[in-house]
Formats: sequence, C-alpha cells, structure tokens
Amino acid sequence: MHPMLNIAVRAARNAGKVISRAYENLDGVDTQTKGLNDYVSEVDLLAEKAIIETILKSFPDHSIVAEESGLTQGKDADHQWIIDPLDGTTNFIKGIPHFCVSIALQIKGKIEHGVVYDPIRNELFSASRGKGAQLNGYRLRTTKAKDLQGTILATGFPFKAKHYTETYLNMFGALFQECGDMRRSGSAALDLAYVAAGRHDGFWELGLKPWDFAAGDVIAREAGAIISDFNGGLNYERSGNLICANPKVLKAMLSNIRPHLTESIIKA
Ligand code: 2AM
Ligand code: CA
Ligand code: CA
Ligand code: CA
Repeated sequence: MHPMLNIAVRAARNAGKVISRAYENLDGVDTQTKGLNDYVSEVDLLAEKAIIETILKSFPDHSIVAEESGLTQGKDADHQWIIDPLDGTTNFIKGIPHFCVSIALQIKGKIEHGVVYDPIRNELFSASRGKGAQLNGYRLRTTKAKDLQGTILATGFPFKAKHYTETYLNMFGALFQECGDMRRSGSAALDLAYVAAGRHDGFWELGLKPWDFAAGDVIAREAGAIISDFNGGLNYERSGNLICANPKVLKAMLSNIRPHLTESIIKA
C-alpha cells in the first residue's frame, strides 16, 4: 500500500473509533444546526480533529480542506487532503447505522488516493489511482449492467437546494421509469463506494461538496465506473452535480435525464 494511502487509512480508522464509541451513547451527543436541514455534532468535530492530527503528524507541510474547519493551508500547496469526518451526520444523530469517514488526497490537482470507511460494518473502501480499488483488501468491480433494466440506482434528494426540487423530481421520474428501483441512503460517499462494489448500478445527486465525493471518485473510477456532470463533462468537480456508473449505464442515465435539464443546472 502506498505510504500516503496508509496514513489515510490510519486517519479514517482513528476517526471511526471516535464515531462508533459516541454512537453507543447518542443521547450524550451535542448537536448544532448549521442551516436548513443541516446539522453538525460534536462527534463530527472530534473525528475531524483526529484525522487532521494523524495526517499532520506524518505530513506537517500538507494542506487540508475539511468540511467543518475549512482550509488549513500548509507550506505544501501541491498536497491537498479533502476530508469529510462524518458523511451521513443526519443518519448518525437519528441512530440510523449508515455513515462513514471520507478522506482523499489530491496531488497537483489530481485525486491520487481515497478512503471511505464505514465504522459500523467495519468496511474499508480504498483506492490509489492506477492501482485498483479494494474493500477490506478484496478487489472491487462495478456492475456489468448494459442498460437500466433491473438496475438499483442510488440518489440523494436536494434537501438544501430546494429550488432544484421540480427539476430533480423530473429527473427522478424519467430514471424511475427505466430502472429496477431507487435507494436514498443519506451518505453520498458510501453511495459512490457502493457503486464501486457493484451494490448499486449507478448514483446521481445535485449540489455535493468536494469532501462528499473526492474519495468516492477515485474508488469508483478504479473499480471501472466513470463520473461526469449531467452533460457528460467534468464540471461536477465545481458544481457538485454528478452521475456515477459504468460507462453503459451512465450513458443511459444521461440520455434519460437530458430532456429535463434546466439552464441553471447546465450552467451550475
Ligand atoms: P454530511 O452528513 O456530511 O453533511 C448527500 O445527501 C450529502 O448531503 C450527504 O452525504 C450528507 O453529508 C449531506 N447531508 C446534509 N444534510 C442532509 C440531510 N438532511 N439529508 C441527507 N443528506 C444530508
Ligand atoms: Ca454536514
Ligand atoms: Ca458529506
Ligand atoms: Ca460531514
């Protein structure tokens, strides 16, 4: 394993310990509201602290961007860690056992390593660019579906970007007509990891942040999936509007979604 991926794994497991210990006594967890339907618990902050400490101990010059603390600019701007200490906070605070730690390392603008860790199931998804993706050491492959028939598509609802509701529901309707069934898990990072693992045939969501998808991006790609925006391009890195699936399923999803795209989504 690459030494930098190794540190990402160690950081994710450290955060996982913090999270699973707290999960045993949820009543004692303090939670604040950041905005509409947007929560942060003290566990998010503690997990993020554990990750940042682990990384900076090995790489004191690296830069870090993390959901709760923003940018910590190091001397080395070429190495940029992208961290979501707890993806699926809403699930966590409601006692729904589906959430994860997501850690990616971007080097000179390219995501090189990614770890998505589910501390409840002890499932560690990881990948380094060009080296394949693994789940607890076993090689991952995305599904071989050739079209949408019988597929399980995961999605996230635009709970924050409510102005997207109508467009989103149009997209949902078009895909729902063609696929087998839909899932909404509440953790975008795990949704991408599940596409990599072949548990989901595809995933799509609007308005994600880099820490939601950076690690899942390299894991899904290394398992044979591709990720694009709704025009088939790479603008999702900025907009957070993305689709992930094997190339054939992705093409089928795009052609069903295309008639429902609005100017604001195309230009996002
Ligand atoms: P978070 O838990 O790190 O905030 C996709 O739906 C992403 O949106 C999730 O990965 C989750 O990341 C975030 N999210 C924030 N609030 C949410 C909510 N009320 N329901 C679902 N997801 C939410
Ligand atoms: Ca959050
Ligand atoms: Ca998140
Ligand atoms: Ca989070």
